[in-house]
Amino acid sequence: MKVLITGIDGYSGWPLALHLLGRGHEVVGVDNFVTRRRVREVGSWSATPIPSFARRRAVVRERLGKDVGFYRGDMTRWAFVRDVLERERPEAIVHLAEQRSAPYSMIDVHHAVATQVENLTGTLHLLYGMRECCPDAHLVKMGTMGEYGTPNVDIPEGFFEVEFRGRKDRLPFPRQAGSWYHWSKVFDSGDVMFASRIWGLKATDVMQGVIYGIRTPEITDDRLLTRFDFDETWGTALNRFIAQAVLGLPITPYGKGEQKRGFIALEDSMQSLRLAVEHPPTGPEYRVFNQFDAAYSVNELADLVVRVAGELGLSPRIEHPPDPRVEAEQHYYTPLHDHLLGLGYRRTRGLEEVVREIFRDLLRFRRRLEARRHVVMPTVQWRSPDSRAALAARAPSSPPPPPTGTGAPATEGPTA
Ligand code: USQ
Repeated sequence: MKVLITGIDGYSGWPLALHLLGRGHEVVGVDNFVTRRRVREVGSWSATPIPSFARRRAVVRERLGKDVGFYRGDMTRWAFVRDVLERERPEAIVHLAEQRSAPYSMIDVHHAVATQVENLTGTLHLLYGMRECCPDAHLVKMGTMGEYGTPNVDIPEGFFEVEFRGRKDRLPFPRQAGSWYHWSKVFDSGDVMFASRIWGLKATDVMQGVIYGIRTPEITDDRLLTRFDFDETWGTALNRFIAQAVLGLPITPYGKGEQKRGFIALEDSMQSLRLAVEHPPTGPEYRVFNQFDAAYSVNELADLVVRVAGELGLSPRIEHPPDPRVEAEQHYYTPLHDHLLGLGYRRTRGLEEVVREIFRDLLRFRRRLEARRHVVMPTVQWRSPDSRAALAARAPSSPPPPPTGTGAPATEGPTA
């Protein structure tokens, strides 16, 4: 199958490309390298050294004997999106090219606006482009479990049966997102659902849990590694906790630490996306998959990291900084996730095994972590309308970060 991956240079996009190639699919990608620039904007870099995209493609050619098609460009430019779809006419599109960080979207008004404008514009361009150039293609759209928030009832997969004042209907489950970023995904979901209804498009909205991990079976060479972020803005909870342990910094479950989220290992997230691609809806349909493996509280993850670190001779401590976010720190959390199981999804490896693997890699890249240790602890505050000064104060040598727009020139480098 010919699959277009938007955001192919990212944390998920790159291993997905490798995974799909390994399964015999043809892969074409789009990226504007904005994540590389934005991670630099907040003074950080990937713990893993990431080659330029041109180099990545060359290594794929060398190792797999296959080519990855590539277009460098911006999803906020209609002419670009339309042109790619017209030339390629993919059978499936995995749309990952969005600003993916909740803290980044909360820095100030400019970062909030950039997040929502870019994310919604890119998705709308894709929907219009599909209608015009490839109406039979299947859109696999990266959403987030965070769209649902943390309601005090079970969370279905997208829709639920409801009875109100004697009448029944099947309705979208209420959304209660927790950041401007997460709200951008809610609005996207509405747009994808509507486009599917009016134009008969096939779409799978993937409510993705928090991803952790550094490797997939296809990453057989350091030159094929994906990026691994650990700073407060771009790193996700478990990845950050392991980086903190390696650095001898306190591990930081925010507030009470009883926030629960659905988590999934990188390689299983790739498995899930592939299953969605390989099993499209048979006709026009908007369907929703809750994509995570198991729910954990951040305290549970912190305890596991401390235990594994101890076996490696490290002795990190846990600290509970006041929660910089506005979120329930203790709550009910029972999302359902049956659709993927129905397609044959099976967890590949246990959480603890993956945690050990991340430790092994991060210990190798310890010097890269050390060089950016000042960007790990949280400064962006949900209650503050402007956290730029706090962010900038972490690294006195760097100027206050402006939002890095998608139109800025990209510099690819080995140290992104
Ligand atoms: N957290 C801590 N300590 C930390 C970092 C995070 O306690 O040092 C807590 C947060 O307060 C939150 C939970 O861990 O309660 C998850 O935070 P996160 O930073 O790991 O993930 P989040 O901001 O929710 O976003 C990430 C990805 C995003 C994806 C989302 C899935 O960046 O792209 O959509 O996970 S979900 O969380 O299910 O919405």
